[in-house]
Amino acid sequence: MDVCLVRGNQGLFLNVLHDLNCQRFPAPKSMNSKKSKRGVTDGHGSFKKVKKVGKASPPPSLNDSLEGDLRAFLIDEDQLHTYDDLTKVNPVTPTTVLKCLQARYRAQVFYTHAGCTLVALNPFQPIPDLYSLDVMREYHSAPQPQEAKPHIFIVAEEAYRNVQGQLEPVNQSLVVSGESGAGKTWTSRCLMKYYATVAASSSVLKSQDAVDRIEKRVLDSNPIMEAFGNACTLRNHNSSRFGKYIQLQLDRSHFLVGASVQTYLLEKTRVACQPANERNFHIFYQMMKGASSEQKKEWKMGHGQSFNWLPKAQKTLEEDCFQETVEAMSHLGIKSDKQAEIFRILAGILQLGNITFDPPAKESKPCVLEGQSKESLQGAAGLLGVPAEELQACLAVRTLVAGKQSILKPCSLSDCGVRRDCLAKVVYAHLFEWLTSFINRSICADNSAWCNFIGLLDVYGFECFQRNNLEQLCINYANEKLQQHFVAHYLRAQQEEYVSEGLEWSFVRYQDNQSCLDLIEGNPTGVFPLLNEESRLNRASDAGKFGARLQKELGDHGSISWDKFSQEPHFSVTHYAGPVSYQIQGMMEKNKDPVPPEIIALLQASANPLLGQVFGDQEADSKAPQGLSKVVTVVAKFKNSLESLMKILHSTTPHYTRCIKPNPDCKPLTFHKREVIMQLEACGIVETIHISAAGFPIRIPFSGFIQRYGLISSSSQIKQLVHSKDVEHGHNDRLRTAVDAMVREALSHRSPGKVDREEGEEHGTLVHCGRTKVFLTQYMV
Ligand code: AOV
Ligand code: MG
Repeated sequence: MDVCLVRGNQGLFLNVLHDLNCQRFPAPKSMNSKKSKRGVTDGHGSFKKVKKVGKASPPPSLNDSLEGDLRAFLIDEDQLHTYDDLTKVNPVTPTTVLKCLQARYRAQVFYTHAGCTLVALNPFQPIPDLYSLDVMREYHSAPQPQEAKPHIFIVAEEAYRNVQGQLEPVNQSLVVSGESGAGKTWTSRCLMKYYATVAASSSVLKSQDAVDRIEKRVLDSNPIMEAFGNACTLRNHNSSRFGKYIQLQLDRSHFLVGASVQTYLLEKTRVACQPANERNFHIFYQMMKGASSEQKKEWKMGHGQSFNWLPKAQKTLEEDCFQETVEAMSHLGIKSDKQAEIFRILAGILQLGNITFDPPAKESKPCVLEGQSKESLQGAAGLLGVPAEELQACLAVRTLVAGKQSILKPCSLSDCGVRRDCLAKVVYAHLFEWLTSFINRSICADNSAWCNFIGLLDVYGFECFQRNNLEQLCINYANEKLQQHFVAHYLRAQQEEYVSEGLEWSFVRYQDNQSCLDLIEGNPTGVFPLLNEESRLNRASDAGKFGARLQKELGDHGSISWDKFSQEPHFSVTHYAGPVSYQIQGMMEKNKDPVPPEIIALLQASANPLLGQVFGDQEADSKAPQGLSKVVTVVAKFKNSLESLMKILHSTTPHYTRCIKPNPDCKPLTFHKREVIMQLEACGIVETIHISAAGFPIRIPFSGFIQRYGLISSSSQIKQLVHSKDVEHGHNDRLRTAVDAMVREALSHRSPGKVDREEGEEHGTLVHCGRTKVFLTQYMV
């Protein structure tokens, strides 16, 4: 649904806004300015000529149409990099915003406010001293951090001060979004380091031991989670293949006393199948490179050993971090015998990948091991702590249960491969879950020890590949939910409040993504419910049938379409960030994600204590009705965990950071306009700026306003009101009259004569009295 009403006094507002800007920043004048149509102030009230941007001829390329957009306005190009807040750019268009960001990037300024959002441009190279301890201290001790240079530490500090709210502390969430490689994980790490520094308790600072116990532990969760959950992809050499929400727990004195981590949808398929030119999870490479020669011998990773599941796509820095990972594990309390169990499991997975089968001599017999596979089978079985013959049988023979009888049925050649991959995936996913729980046990404070939290959300960015399947559908659905949260929480809530308070206000047109969410999650005919229904039917998956069902049920929906020329069953969803086409083939199987009961039983009996433990309570009953309504599908699980996350987010005060990837090749200090503008459009940054620029970020109920500022009024009536019961229970109209008088008085002090002279025009743009509240711009406070 698009929402569009009429803008009220925008022209007036912007003029005044820019008059004000000129006093504080060297910002350009609007074309509408009464004072000058050709000049901008230099920040000291004098005027200078500005250049016109762009050339006269209009070749039909994107870049030139962008230039064309700029040509209509007078912008001082030399000053573009000085715009700390995009709300001060005039006019706000995708082009001007882009130009401003480009100028700042060129000047090596990587953070820019966009009203309520911070835009972070990825420099793709370390910037000395940008995140040093001194810089942290500077932002932490600034009386008004918002007035310092834009930085991620402003967001961090604002959240930290909010959580200490004067009346009631409020939990905070820092939502970091952006596409793959944009810098979300980097930003989250910076935020964690900031809190580990500024929220360290004084007692902690005195004792090095205690530092190790709390803040460092929280930070140490990062290298472990990244080693096991990140991988080198075509888009990012350190791409997070899972989502993460970490809650930093603060005690009554606002010291960091612990943290808890929630993870979402690890891309476990990567362990057994890596897309072309991409890699497996970092941890495998770290072991190969960093293990001692004895460890390598024990893990059967001897010199010259190659593994099918370890493609040698481009090298990454992360592969050199074995010692760091091991130290972090030790530090979090993972004992060396437990570490040995973990590494044996990982080594066993690599051996599994080298097992391949040949067709049997007789059709009724199971497939046989191919060439070198016997050794790999022995190796995998030894490392996973299971008997080799049972492992082989598990991969090559299926147990069918009919009534009280069990029948053994040889698997086809392709099924043997599917079962091997399934074994690796289920083991890796359980190991990852176990690690997350262990980390939580190690860093989570007692419930009684903390009272508030700051949550950091780092989820995978919107994905659109050549081929997309269930993983991308889930990831993009998560991004839709976050976008909706942003729209609901900020844009919509802000606009709706203006209307309910009777402000003459224009609605900025913005993209509401409810329609797309209805398409995906709507009950009973959304894509997810239909997919679940198909997945739960105990019949062979049929992509064609599911495709036809989608067309029948959702054919009229505006957010779904089909490419007539495509040969494969698919559907395309119009996401807020752009259209994505999803292949249906394999989707139902991925959604069911079945694990053969023989595999669970095998792992439960493992001599590796960790495997026995993680599979211990899992149902391995081969009589369990596979594929029937009991199955909890991937989509159902993901939707539930996302709903819990959204509930938490809704209960917190959110802060948004939009990371932008300036070029697709991760080249240092390289800015590609086309890529950037697509990202700006995808996250609706221009709409955000419009609303923020014309908004009143500070709202105070009349009573609170009078109590807070009444005593400095020259009116004795108002002074009396401050202490009278009327201020609590008085009629809003009466309070409003008092507030109105106070505001006029304040404005006349700021710019004597101006309020009277301009008949209150300025008044309505800097401050507005609604029905119950007074709305102020930052300038007024
Ligand atoms: P992502 O989290 O957004 O992608 P990362 O945070 O992993 O992206 O950033 C990608 C790479 O960009 C990092 O490994 C750094 O090399 C570089 N980088 C990012 N931010 C900065 C910065 N502020 N200063 C210097 N270098 C930076 V993904 O996890 O793929 O969605 O799934
Ligand atoms: Mg990441």
